[in-house]
Amino acid sequence: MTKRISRRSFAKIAGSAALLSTTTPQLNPFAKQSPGAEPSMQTTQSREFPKGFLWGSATASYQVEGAVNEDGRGPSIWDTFSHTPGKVVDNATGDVADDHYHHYKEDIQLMKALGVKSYRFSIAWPRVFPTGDGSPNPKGLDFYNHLVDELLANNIQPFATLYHWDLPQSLQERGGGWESRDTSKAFGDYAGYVAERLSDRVKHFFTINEFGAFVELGYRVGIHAPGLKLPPGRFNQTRHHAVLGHGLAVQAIRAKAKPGTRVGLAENMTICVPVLETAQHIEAATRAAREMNAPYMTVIQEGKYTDAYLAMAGADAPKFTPEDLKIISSPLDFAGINIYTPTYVRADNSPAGFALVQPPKSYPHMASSWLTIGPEALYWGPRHVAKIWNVKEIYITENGCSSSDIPAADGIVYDTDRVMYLRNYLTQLQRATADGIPVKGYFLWSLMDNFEWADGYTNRFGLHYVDYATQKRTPKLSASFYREVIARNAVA
Ligand code: PNW
Repeated sequence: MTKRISRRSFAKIAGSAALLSTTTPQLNPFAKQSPGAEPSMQTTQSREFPKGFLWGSATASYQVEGAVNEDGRGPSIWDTFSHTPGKVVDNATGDVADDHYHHYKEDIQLMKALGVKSYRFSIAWPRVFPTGDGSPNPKGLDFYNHLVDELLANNIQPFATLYHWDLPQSLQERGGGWESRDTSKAFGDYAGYVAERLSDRVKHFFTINEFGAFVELGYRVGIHAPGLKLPPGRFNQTRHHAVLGHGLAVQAIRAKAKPGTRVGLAENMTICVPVLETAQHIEAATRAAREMNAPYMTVIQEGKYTDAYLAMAGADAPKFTPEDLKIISSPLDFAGINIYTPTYVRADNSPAGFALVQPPKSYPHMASSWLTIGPEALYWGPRHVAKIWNVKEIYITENGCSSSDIPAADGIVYDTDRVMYLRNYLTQLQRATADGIPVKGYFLWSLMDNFEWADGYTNRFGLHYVDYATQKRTPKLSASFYREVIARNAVA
């Protein structure tokens, strides 16, 4: 057992270690430690997470699986979009991606080496229903049966997302995808079908991943599939059908799944961070959190669109019935939040009572230009959800970052910027748990580099570097960092 050493003597040793070979095992701070072993650096007790905190990692079907034409999978809107020249950087596609469809056993061993206790993956709707509705394709579901069995055999809990953006192309062609209520209904039916078959082993389902990204980017901005720029009225109706689909899926899962199955969503809420932590700015950020998330999280939690949202939309407001609102707000067992960036909010005297603060030009970001750095987002996100809607179980369903990863001469990717990002964000997450906010788990995005949507393969988010030519996976420095965090159950 290593002797506990003071911070000062550690600094001395660390200083001299720099002169020694970095492979000297007892001085190498990245050397693998067995869980429960004495840490090489003293850990401050107060930085620990609650006992049983669920550490995990996440991926999504189209971003990792490849095998797009295998075992009866139908085409999705992302196949169509990525095969349209000019839509994705370098005209990259998910045809092969990480070939996870054939490498899943090896990938589960990567998870095991990290020590993760849970894995969030998504199910490709067009594998299960190649045209979105109609006859199911049993071979498509088989892949997930095998994946789930292999996870459980390795003591990793499966958390399944039912929609991570790969909508069956046929639904897009027949009714305009989420523009049509028929898609909401088809989604509910598909969710019930999957839950009925997997819930003997999968205990947690997420309905939809990131309304705030796929609806906005796919149907208004047009930079994600299906690449539309709808006018406001049709666009707001599309938003409504997405949350309606979520509600129908919740009801179908409740009706078809084994008792005890838990259901929630994974939403990339706008995370309203008070510019200063004073009572008035905190109050403003709390108001902003409801209004900025009005079309998705707020209506799901409250069963009503906010007055400000409806007033602002005016004649372009969505058309809905009271029954729709009941379905949309079907009670959930937990909330999942994907958190990457902060939105700074200040108090002001406007009727809304808050104003958004635009980041200055010099504001730092990670390799993806949208990914501005704000560790406090991981504190304020769960705090708002717990305080505003009294949610009792929260998961961080995604957090992570892109770096310009390049293997060094020794083959290792020294992604010190990702480690910096994770260390600071996790410190704020720990602060949330220490304040009693009920965050139960954290899924790091992502297990490995993968198809980053419109950015193709240019932005890498993985803890493992993927050489796409050989499909070789190599752990980055950040994988060692995360393994330490999990082993200590504390920020490392
Ligand atoms: C999320 N933005 O997407 C998705 O759930 C993942 O599939 C994705 O790989 C990950 O975050 C990293 O991007 C986002 O532009 C895509 O603000 C774009 C944005 C946010 C999230």
